[in-house]
Amino acid sequence: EDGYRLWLRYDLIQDADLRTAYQQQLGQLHVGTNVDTTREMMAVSLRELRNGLRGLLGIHLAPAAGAPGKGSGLALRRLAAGEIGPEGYRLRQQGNRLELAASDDRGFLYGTFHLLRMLQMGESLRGLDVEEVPAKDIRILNHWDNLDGTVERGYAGFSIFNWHTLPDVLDPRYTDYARACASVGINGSVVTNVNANALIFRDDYLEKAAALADVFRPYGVKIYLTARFSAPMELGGLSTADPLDPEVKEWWAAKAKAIYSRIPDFGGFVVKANSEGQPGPREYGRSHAQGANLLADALAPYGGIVMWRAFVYNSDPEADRAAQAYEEFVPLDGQFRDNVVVQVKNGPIDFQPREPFSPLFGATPETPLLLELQITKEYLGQGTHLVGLAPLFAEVLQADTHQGGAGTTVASTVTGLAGVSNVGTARNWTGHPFGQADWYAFGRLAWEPALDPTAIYDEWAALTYGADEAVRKTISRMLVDSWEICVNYMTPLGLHHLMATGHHYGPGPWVDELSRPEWNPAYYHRADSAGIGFDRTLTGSNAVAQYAPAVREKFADPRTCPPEYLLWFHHLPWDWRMDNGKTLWEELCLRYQAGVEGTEWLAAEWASLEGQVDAERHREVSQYLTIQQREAEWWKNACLAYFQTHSRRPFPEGVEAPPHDVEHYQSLDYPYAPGIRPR
Ligand code: BDP
Repeated sequence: EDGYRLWLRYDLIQDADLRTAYQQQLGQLHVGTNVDTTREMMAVSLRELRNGLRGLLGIHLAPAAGAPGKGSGLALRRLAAGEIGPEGYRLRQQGNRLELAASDDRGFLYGTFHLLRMLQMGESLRGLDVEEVPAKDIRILNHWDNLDGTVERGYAGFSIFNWHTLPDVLDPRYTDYARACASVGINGSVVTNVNANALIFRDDYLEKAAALADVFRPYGVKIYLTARFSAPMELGGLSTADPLDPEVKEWWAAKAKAIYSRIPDFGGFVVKANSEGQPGPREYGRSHAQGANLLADALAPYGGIVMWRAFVYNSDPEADRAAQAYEEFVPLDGQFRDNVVVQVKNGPIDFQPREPFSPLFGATPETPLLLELQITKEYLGQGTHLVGLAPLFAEVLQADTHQGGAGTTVASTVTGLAGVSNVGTARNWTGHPFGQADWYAFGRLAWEPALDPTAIYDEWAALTYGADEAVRKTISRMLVDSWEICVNYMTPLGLHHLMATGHHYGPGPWVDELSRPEWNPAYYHRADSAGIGFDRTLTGSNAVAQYAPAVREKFADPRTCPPEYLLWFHHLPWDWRMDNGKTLWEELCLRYQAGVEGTEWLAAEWASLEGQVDAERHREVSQYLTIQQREAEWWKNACLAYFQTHSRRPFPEGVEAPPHDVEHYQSLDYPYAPGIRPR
């Protein structure tokens, strides 16, 4: 039980009655005359079915014998385009048959995984009638993987893509990766880091990328690459990368041609430009739209797209970082080519434990947006803390932007979801065994953003740890509650960016000497003797004005602002009265304490599963929970010891005072802290 099989375990179903029922319902395969099983992706679906049924039911799925149209079993039928949306499928009981119908190969593939999932969960197929069509077209992973094998903000070993041995060595992991993606509906993969390396466009590297694309293709996963804006200079020897320069345009056009000659279904580029030192159009006095359009024009003849990132904060150092992406991109609405989508992080700053949604969502009616989520937990305990992110993802997706009226959720404003991957060479893919749950959850939510996190984790727990109801419920509750627990011990009440410099792992609320103001935790919490929080209302940066009026009004008034975003938008006195009657200082302390107690609860819940979960994985998760408990205390103690130097107030009842003074926490040093950006 080393976790390698992820949620695709297909172990024999123990309940003999259930197994027999499934065997009767699925024992024979009827392939409709209009279904061509020789196609690559169809062959994959059939292989998956056979493999799954062999494991789960112990049967060999046989082609139906006798006259066509007779007998029970599983029937495949191709629908006409228009009968069901692209990539969609229907699973229906029709007489004594279960019919899987779709209008394209991806539909059959996704329907196959749906069916197998139901079996793994022990669900009844009787009277089954489901129709599924993905809510979003773009459901893509972003790997921040470097060509040298390191992974930026990766906590699960090295990159699974070995650029050294590609294209000759095709690690079976590439197939297993694509299969896992397909099983949750992920249909694209950006295999290189947003901090891009132009080398990927050299012919030999394109051959390597093409080899990966060939492995992914039968699983419906399109390959994409990150484009370094200065590639025409670095690789092409040009003297400029100016998007309006004819030679630059030609270079990109030729490059696109070279890519498509090797990868006919290449998806397109992701671009991080003029952000954190990356080159971009601004160097030539051109806008982000002009930069994006240059690449879009090169890809357009082949149907490729450009995902241009809105993660920029490089203007005035005095400006509020939270306001900059909106300031930069809203004025460009309408200037992008049709094959450009702007990729926006969920919150206005940077994957903090909790952020309000970015005001860009819904604010660019003419520019399609992609929601970028971080599955890797850069700011949420990285590879060691058990933190389920589905509730965070769902909070953002369900948030009402009110752009274009009430009910305009973030989910409804985007054309797709991009998730920064958390996989690496760790045997179990994600390092922390529960990290897999968020790869799973991301895919499920990209397919259907309205899904409930509890339902998603119920599935994952059943598939990963077995369908026993009590085990499944305990695990899914741990995952669902763990996010709020982490927010509490790290950054409660809307605090953000309190992490120590560089590695973003432990607490560093005192840090205030970094060269750029917005890299300092003290810039974000602004604690002083009067109070704490970042004033983003009229009396402060007024970033709140970027939201639609209904949202703005709610956030701008500390009385109506949800407590989880309170100090994101407001600088309030320590004695400010919360709705529950506590002062702000008391509430802050109590939240940190609740976070610590939450980790104790997590450990107790997991301990209660001993003997019900295999020993190997049980021990592993327990060990991680020990780290998390210790570090939740570290976070709480360091932050409270520090904030008390400003508040000068006693700790309220129920809160254990930090055992050391703030100097102690400041003196802790992490020479080998994880995840430092490889450069
Ligand atoms: C930040 C990471 C940094 C990434 C950057 C990005 O710290 O490593 O390069 O985001 O998204 O969260 O480009």
